[in-house]
Amino acid sequence: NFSLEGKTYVVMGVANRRSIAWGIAQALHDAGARLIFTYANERFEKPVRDLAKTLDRDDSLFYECDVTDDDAINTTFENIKNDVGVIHGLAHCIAFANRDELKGEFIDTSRDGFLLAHNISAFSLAAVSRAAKDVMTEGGSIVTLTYLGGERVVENYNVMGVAKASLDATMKYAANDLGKYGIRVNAISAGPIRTLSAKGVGDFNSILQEISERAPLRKPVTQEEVGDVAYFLMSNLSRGMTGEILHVDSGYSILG
Ligand code: 0WD
Repeated sequence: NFSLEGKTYVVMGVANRRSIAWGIAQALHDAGARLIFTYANERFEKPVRDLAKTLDRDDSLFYECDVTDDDAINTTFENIKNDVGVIHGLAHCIAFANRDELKGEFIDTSRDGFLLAHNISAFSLAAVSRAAKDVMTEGGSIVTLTYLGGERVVENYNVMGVAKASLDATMKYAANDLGKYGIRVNAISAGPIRTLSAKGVGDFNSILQEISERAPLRKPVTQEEVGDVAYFLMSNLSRGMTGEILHVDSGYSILG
């Protein structure tokens, strides 16, 4: 039930050691899993390979996959199928919005900025789930990362909040489609964590401060804490769950 030995998981969205995706990769690795990493462009290849070298196994695989490109997605999962045959899960840890639209008022979002945020942060889950399905021939688990800003208004989160609402719905529709193949799809709604992407969100420090002062557990969550819940979602222990959003946020979302 607990071990992921003999299982292979795709982790998308490791940018550096602070990435939530890296916390997930470490948790899956510690449970015995083999890992496949995808990165957006060649700029991230070396950082991802260097991080993977710190793991105590050397059978990880690496593929470039810009999720705005359908051909890249299809080619990546065809290559994965040829190289490993079967995968048991996928962690989708990808989002993007223009920095200048993560402050001020949502209503000022441009059409291009709106479409870009939804393309990379929400549609990509549908696209990669469809491609991954063909390699998940033994069933499996897909996990995406969302944020409270998709459920309610969070200052400055703006278009990314609207994209997260779309991601949450995308996750549920995908769960409904893929359940018949034994594939589960769930989301982790992580509390704020200081990462490269978080730097783009206006006044991120005061969001973190608020967690330390008001969240039931009185501290921000860590990449490791999110990683452990991703491990649970990838494991057999969560086999009865799909289409669900789990809040890993020190309890903050229960506050009014
Ligand atoms: O507080 C936080 N950090 C939270 C993050 C709270 C709740 C949720 N999340 C979500 C994010 O919205 C995202 O969906 O977690 C996910 C992972 O984000 P992260 O770990 O905070 O951020 P980061 O380490 O920057 O990784 C995001 C990565 C990108 O990094 P860059 O620096 O390139 O933006 O998403 C990937 C990329 O590696 N990414 C892409 N991957 C493939 N194709 C693309 C793309 N077109 N664009 C971005």
